[in-house]
Amino acid sequence: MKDLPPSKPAAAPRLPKLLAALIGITALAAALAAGQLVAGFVGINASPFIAVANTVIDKSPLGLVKFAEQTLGSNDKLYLKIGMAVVIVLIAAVAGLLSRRKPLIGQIVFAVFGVLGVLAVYNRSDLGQVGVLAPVVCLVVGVLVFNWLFRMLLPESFKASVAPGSSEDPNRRKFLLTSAGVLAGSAVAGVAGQLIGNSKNAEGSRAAVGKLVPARTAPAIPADADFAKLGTPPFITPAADFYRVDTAFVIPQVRTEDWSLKIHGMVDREVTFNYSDIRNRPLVERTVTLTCVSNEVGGPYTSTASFVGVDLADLLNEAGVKAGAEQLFATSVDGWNAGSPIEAVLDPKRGAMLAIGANGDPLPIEHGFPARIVIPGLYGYVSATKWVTDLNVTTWQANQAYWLKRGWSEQGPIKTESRIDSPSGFANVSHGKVRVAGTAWAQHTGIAKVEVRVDQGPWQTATLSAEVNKDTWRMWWTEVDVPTGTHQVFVRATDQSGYTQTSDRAGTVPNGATGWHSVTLTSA
Ligand SMILES: Nc1nc2c(c(=O)[nH]1)N[C@H]1C(S)=C(S)[C@@H](COP(=O)(O)O)O[C@H]1N2
Ligand SMILES: [Mo]
Repeated sequence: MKDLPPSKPAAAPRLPKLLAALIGITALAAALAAGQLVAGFVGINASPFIAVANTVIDKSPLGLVKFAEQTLGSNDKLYLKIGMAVVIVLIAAVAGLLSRRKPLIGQIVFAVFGVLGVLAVYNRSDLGQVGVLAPVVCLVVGVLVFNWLFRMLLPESFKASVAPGSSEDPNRRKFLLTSAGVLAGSAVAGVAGQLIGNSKNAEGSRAAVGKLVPARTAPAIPADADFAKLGTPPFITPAADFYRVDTAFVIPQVRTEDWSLKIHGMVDREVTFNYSDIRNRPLVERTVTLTCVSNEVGGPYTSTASFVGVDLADLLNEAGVKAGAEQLFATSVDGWNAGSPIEAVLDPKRGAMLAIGANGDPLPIEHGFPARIVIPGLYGYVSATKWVTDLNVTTWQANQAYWLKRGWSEQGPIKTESRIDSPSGFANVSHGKVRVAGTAWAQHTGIAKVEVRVDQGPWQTATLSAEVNKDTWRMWWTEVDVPTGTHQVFVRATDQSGYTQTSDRAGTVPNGATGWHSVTLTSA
């Protein structure tokens, strides 16, 4: 007679750790892929992964997003994506490991994930109610696949004398094959969702708009508006180099046929414009330098374009702004918003625009296609709403804009600033005359003078480029004497109000950095 294995008290069998973790990860892949596939149809921002990432961005503690934008530049969203992916794969593996006897804990983890996705999608204004379908499908698929894979391994094992999931276990083979199938299917579904989503992007709509010919063109940019040959940027920033700052994890895709702009609040009558209402008006063109409040001294977040659009004041006057209105609260399709002083918006000398184009083309999608706000002289965070869809005429009390809630100032006039573009910092130069060139801006006031000095030496006046208008940057260049050794070259600008930049250093929060930009040069 064969020896029977010694009988133990009947403990529920446990799955081996590796297989348990694999169940979690496979179910995660299936859930995300299902969500992505549905998002392909209802709007790519409904992808639970993307919606949660967007929410992380919006709910981050005060200033964290600006910090990430500054320190990581435009790669910040990629790092966030990778970081989030690593975290959720780990959570899924742990969910599997906690469910070696019963699938319940794993299923709860997946359900919680799904509910977070539903909440994240629910709060977005660019997705209809159908948007929540994506995270709901994600949730259901996650819970079901987890349970299914778990059952596949476990119940048979109760009968088998072999340890569940051991290499002799026939279930193990079936399980591994099924998991591989689910992973492959997830990859296909995920890619399909992405492709379907892409096919609905706004690029085709943008191409269909064609060139925008203004009725009133901006004055031509004179050849001496920049010193590009001497090391300044070109006067008009090439589209690919135009700085980009926004909180959007995925760039909103808004087709002209789906776009509208509603003006409401403290107005005599609500009005709504569609794209052709705007496109068919006589268009104006204005050359404006945009600047971000989170630009550090010497930083890159400033660029120039000739914007094409209509006077924002004309649109507001059609609605009839009521007495007592203080703020124009402009909201994007992605929910981001900015508040601008109503008097700046209505001031005919300011030239606030609803822009639909830049440099003759429709706005680039990442810069707000089909329409954005441009208000010369105000930092972007209090004015330059991209993908704008809603204008609420209101008071400062009634509505607080996105960055205001996060500790930035209500008012954001652009500060007078100057920057050395060439030579770059820590350059080695040959001693003697060194050519220095750069940029200065004081939008809506105009630059009067730029001066440069070496170490504590006397300030010497630089040559300015032709003034295009007071709302744009101005280029400068000069030559300085740099003795042998390591030296610091400083720049400061004086604007047309007579104000000269001081050496007082301020950080970007709450209303823009100040201080002199300098570069350190070593000459031999
Ligand atoms: N929808 C939306 N619009 C936005 C932002 C944003 O985060 N979302 N950022 C603003 C900020 S802070 C700046 S500086 C400008 C930058 O415009 P650009 O990316 O076209 O240079 O856009 C503004 N408009
Ligand atoms: Mo900004």
